[in-house]
Amino acid sequence: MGEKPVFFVADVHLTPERPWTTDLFLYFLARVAGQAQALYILGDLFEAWVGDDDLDDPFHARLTTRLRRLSDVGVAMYFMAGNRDFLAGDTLAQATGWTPLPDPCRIDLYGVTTLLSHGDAYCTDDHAYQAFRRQVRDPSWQAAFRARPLAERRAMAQAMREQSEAAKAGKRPAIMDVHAAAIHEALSSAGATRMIHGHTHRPARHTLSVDGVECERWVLTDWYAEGGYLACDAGGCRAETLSASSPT
Ligand code: LP5
Ligand code: MN
Repeated sequence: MGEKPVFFVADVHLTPERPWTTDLFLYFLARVAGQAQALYILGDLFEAWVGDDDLDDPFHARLTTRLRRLSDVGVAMYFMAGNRDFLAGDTLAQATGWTPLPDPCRIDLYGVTTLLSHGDAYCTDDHAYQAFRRQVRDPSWQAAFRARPLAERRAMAQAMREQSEAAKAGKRPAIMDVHAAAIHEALSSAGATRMIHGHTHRPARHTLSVDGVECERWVLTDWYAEGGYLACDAGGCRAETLSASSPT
């Protein structure tokens, strides 16, 4: 007891096009996250990350400086890639001071075996997305993509965003949520009793029974309309909201 909590965020989707979200996240880094012993960023920190050579972009440079400041004051920072920033690499890790994590990743969180994920891998009913995911996670596809000029990669990402929005408009909402059997299997095989993930933008706490054991699944909020994080300590987890009135 008395130990500092551990914070989790996902789906901040930082972009110069949403200055309000950027300001709220910078406020979070400067004024809130310092209370934690560790900050886990579970994917989609950026709206689109096309490669670490984009670090010179002034918007990205500003963000990495502020992330670095947090790791410099002793907050352990961890980053798991999402479906928007899976091309984040070692150069970005060095610039921010974070430790990259694989997806999924199992941690001991105050004695509770907790499985961390971005969450997209469990949306197994979304077959079109899973096919896309297999392709862009393939190392040879990634090597070919990284070899293209930065401007071309940015344009491809933008075109893919538009295709994705069009595809999503034709999908039933249910298939864009995680699949119950996939969650069950993930918790069971990891021997975990808690899962924390993002991606679906459906913040909630769900309970479920796995192999006769009561488990919980926390879904992190996105930062579109407001921001938020999950704070966990020995007493459990609670979702905290950051609203427009926070930055002063
Ligand atoms: O992102 P979100 O939450 O809005 O939607 C996701 C799925 N979409 C994606 C695509 C990303 O948004 C695109 C941005 C990536 C930026 C990274 C830059 C580097 C890669 C550049 C790639 C060229 O992840 C969406 C899910 C939704 O989550 C819910 O889970 O439904 O999936 C889709 O919409 C994908 C379509 O269903 C399938 C599109 C097939 C198009 C095939 C084109 C082939 C291109 C091959 C080269 C990549
Ligand atoms: Mn996502």
